Amino acid sequence: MGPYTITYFGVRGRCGAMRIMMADQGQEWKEIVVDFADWMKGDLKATCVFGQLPKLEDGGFALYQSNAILRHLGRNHDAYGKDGKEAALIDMMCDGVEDLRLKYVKMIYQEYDTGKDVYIKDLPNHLDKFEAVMAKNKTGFLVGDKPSFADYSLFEVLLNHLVLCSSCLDTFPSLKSFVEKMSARPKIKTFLDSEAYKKLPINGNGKQ
Ligand code: 6SG
Repeated sequence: MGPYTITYFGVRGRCGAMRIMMADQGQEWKEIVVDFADWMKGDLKATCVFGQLPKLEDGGFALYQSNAILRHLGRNHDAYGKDGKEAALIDMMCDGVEDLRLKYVKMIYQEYDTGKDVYIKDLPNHLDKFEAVMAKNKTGFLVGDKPSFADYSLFEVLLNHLVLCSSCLDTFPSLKSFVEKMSARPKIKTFLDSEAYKKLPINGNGKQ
């Protein structure tokens, strides 16, 4: 077992990208799955810095906020660019993915029935920004020539969007190729094919 432990609910949710990243980086990790009834008792919530999960433990070091966790993994596993400028661009792309993730989560949890079609119609206006960056970099990654934590976050959000709308990347060749290549990386493929991954719903309300 590696040094990492994830504490989270039994969903992909905010842990999808970090799990894919750990798998691709050859890390093993332990999962502590918290069920809704236990969470509602409030004892664990009271110990969390923002009263929320996920929590990552790296040995004795505890960290909250999924994007801070991705950055920490990026530093630990040399997936945060080769210099300060690349790191800044990776931060920028991760924040761009976060903006899309928040829109997606809002639609899923608050307006799935009324807002899904509008969301899908508007999606190209968000995906085209990532397509442009990916096409310009030409390496198959957002920044530099190897995967950064922003790539894992984008990859995971795109997988979720392909479940929402299987044709959503058809007009974005660089993103489509990115998803195919990331999915084919041997450790990612093994993880995505695992029961541990497949058994988890994408979201906590069963919508996808
Ligand atoms: C929920 O929002 O699954 N954490 C969630 N919810 C519990 O009491 N900015 C940070 C980050 O990036 C956001 C954290 C995030 O890390 S994730 C949390 O802690 C709370 O606030 C999404 C998700 N939600 C739904 C859900 C259903 C069953 C299990 C999880 C709601 C939460 C717990 C029970 C009901 Fe649930």
